[in-house]
Amino acid sequence: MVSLKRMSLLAVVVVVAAAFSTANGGSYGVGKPNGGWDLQTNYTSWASSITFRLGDKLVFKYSAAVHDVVEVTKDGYLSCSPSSSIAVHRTGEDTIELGRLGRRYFICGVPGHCDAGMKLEVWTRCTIPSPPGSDGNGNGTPGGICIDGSSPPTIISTPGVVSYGSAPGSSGSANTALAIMAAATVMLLPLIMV
Ligand SMILES: *[C@@H]1O[C@H](CO)[C@@H](O)[C@H](O)[C@H]1NC(C)=O
Ligand SMILES: [Cu+2]
Repeated sequence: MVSLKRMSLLAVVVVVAAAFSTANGGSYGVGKPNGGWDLQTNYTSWASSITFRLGDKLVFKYSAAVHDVVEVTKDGYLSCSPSSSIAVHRTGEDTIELGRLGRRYFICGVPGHCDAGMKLEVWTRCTIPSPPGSDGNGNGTPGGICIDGSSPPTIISTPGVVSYGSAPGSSGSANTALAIMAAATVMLLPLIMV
């Protein structure tokens, strides 16, 4: 009896954990598969081939002796100026999560590199995350709620299961769903340990 109860609880936790992992989003190697964070890749073209979703991750891979990654404002992106820096990354393998809908801008802060093309605009516009493990070769699972660039924003696609939505600049409801799953997992853990 006890073991049956424990097994059913375990099943619940496994399901919750699975929901968690699909909510973690895809991981996109910037510039892949043909390039990286370098002076050759056209990042306008690269980004236009991907539909970025909430929870997706960008992975900037480069030689830290040669480049860096600076998140800047739109103005900093347009003028190639790192002075409007929001964050600076220089490990050579920087992972940046797209945690809110909207546009974000990244440039290389080394003089001349942004002007030479090391500048990336990423538009996160869909709520349902891509599957984990995407390597930049695909768009992940289609579906979810995507917005267009108009104001007020218009929903442009709602195929599949629509479980939560979010306004631009806010990831509140998506985060709430994650928080509920996290809380459920934490509460169930002690029951299994007994
Ligand atoms: C990069 O690609 C975009 C869109 O494909 C194109 O409009 C632009 O001219 C390209 N930039 C360079 C420097 O080739
Ligand atoms: Cu550089």
